[in-house]
Amino acid sequence: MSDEVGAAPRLRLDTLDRLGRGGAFTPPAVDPRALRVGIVHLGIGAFHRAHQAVFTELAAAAAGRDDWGIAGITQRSASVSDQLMPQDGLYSVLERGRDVAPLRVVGSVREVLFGAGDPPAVVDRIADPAVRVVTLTVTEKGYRRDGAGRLDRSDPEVAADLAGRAPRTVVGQLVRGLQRRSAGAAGPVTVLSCDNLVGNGEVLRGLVHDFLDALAEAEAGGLADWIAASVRFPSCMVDRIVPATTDEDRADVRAALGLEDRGVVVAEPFRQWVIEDDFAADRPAWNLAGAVFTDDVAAWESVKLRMLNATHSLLAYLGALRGHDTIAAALADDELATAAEALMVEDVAPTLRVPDGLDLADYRRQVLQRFSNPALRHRTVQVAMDGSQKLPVRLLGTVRDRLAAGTIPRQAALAVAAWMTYVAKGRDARGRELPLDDPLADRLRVAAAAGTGDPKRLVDSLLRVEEIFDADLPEHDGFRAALVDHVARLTA
Ligand code: CS2
Repeated sequence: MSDEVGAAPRLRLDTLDRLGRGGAFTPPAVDPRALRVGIVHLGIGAFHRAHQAVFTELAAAAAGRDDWGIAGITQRSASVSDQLMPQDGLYSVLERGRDVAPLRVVGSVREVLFGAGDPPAVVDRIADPAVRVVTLTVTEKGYRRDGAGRLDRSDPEVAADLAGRAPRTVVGQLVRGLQRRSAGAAGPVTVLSCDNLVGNGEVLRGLVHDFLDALAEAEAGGLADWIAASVRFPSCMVDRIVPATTDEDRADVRAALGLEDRGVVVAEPFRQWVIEDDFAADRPAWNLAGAVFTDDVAAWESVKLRMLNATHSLLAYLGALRGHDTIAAALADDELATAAEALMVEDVAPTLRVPDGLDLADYRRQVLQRFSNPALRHRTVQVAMDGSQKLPVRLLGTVRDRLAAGTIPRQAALAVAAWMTYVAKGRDARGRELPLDDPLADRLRVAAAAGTGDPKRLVDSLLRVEEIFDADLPEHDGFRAALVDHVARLTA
């Protein structure tokens, strides 16, 4: 029990047991006490807890397995381990919207390690023979890629990992963990990136090899061969909208459970996972929990990134500029709803190869319906963060494909122009500050300042940030002109 008089006791295995079954919540689908760790997850934020951790628990229950518990690694701050460890790893998933399921208490996370606090422990965890799958949600910037998409060896953290310290970057953690596995004959393992990147598995495999290439032959010797034989890097498409948790969410869970849960995550009812069926060893029966194993993940991935994520960004930047706090409020603005629809219909759809069994018009309607969920309160500024990392993945592929087909993608240009205006203005229509939360924030501020007051100069200056636009896009006069046109209107 808590020391505080009147405070609710903390969510834990024993306090949960005392609630009994039959309450207004769904207890863990498998007995957490019996669960052994079989998965290491790098980057255990809210998204993982609302997505893969739920699929994994339901799959273990459906298959009657007790060996797919999760050891989560937090990368930069100890806050998730501070939230979950005193709760025996338990947390609740609170769905918001129509047709929500009852509050679910999830028990698949069995331990949480603070990576920066104990780097050698991360390597040990990955090297455990009981672990057969390593999953990742470390966000776009966690991959530390340079403008060409290769491992950024000029990044001081990457350089320090290459020099041999106990690793702190994601790729360093993976390579050192795999090295230890190969030395300890720990057996094959699958590394599954669950981030919003094009060809996420392929990207990660490339970065692991970049890291190996930079190591001295004596150190890397044989490891590349072992990885080729014993490790797989499938790609996958993940989808569930998971806004940041608020105090109100925690209060709602406290009221429902009568317990204090500091690890609450909020999510929409929808969840989807399409996974390339290429595993090195055993895998959880995620298909029994609604995931799809396929040989063609690329088509699903580009539909999701180009339709959903691109439109999300469009609504985030345009919405934030207009003073809309949430994605749902942005979509309730008729002009923005029209722009969202036009982006998907006019620019994105013609670039897609539609996977078998998918109706693109239905998909589009479903995306807009999910965005319009008012109960989620997904903040525009949350989606707006890390634009330098997100734009190339979700928008610029569409832009390049349209340009190659001889068409100026005016709708996609609007999304890029909205981002440029967001960066340059820094304030919304009501005069409130707009946060520029981005690993390139300093560079972007300098670039935007150089273009102050003149749309043409602003567009040119931001287009020259090569990590985002590469060398080709600034050279395209038609695309540039479309951007200038939009920026002029947005800044007016
Ligand atoms: C969003 C995504 O924050 C963002 O950039 O577009 O996190 C989005 O909510 C998820 O990809 C949905 O699956």
